[in-house]
Amino acid sequence: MIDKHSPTPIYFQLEHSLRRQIEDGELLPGELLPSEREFAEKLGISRMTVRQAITNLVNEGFLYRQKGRGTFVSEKKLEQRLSGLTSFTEDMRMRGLTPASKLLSFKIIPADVKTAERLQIQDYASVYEIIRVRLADEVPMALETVYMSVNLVKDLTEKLVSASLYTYIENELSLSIGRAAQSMEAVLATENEEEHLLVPKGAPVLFIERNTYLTNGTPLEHVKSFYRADRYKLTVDINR
Ligand code: 16G
Repeated sequence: MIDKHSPTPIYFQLEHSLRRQIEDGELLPGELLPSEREFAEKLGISRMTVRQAITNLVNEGFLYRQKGRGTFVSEKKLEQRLSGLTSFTEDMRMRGLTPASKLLSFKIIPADVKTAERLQIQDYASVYEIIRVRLADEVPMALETVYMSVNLVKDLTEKLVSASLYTYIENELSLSIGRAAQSMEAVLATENEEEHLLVPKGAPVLFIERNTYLTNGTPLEHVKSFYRADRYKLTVDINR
């Protein structure tokens, strides 16, 4: 797999070959890679060269290192298209994964000024604050906090929010969800995210904030969520 006479740098050839094996499923998620020394001996190249290829693949998220144990193949990232307004439940089902929620907190609280402004309700009007860990095939993917007006979204219960919110809103309340404005930024996990998303200290996470509106323009929800950056990849089509 390595051509020492090629003008292509050897580290690049090794990186490319490993990436192809991961993409083709010849190397499977969770699989332990040979050590740098083993690679170097087998291929007759230097350990430095092996390290460079592996470090690049770690930085790109294809591999991850575990102290004292070695280097492993990462789980495939879930690709999230940004063009459709879907719920977490729909997203996971479309991929053949089983969605679930772990409810951390369900409260009715007075809206602070900012939340009230976002939801276009009076200051201190009652809002639900729902904090859920969203799971796919039992793996935590996101930590989500939703604010919604109690006046608009009637009769929510702990049981209902453990299933799909959007299903309840559309099917039971017959409200029509129209559009959302969303922002995304990279942040480092704090203790709270580490605990609930089961990511290492200071791991990168995607902070996504969404304001969702009904088709008649009424604000429906304000959502703050932290998505695992090692499991999520956002894609978008761009026209010119
Ligand atoms: C998604 C939405 C969130 C919505 C939830 C409803 C993002 C960033 N967030 O997670 O705004 O509340 O879906 O999901 O996409 P559910 O119907 O499964 O409860």
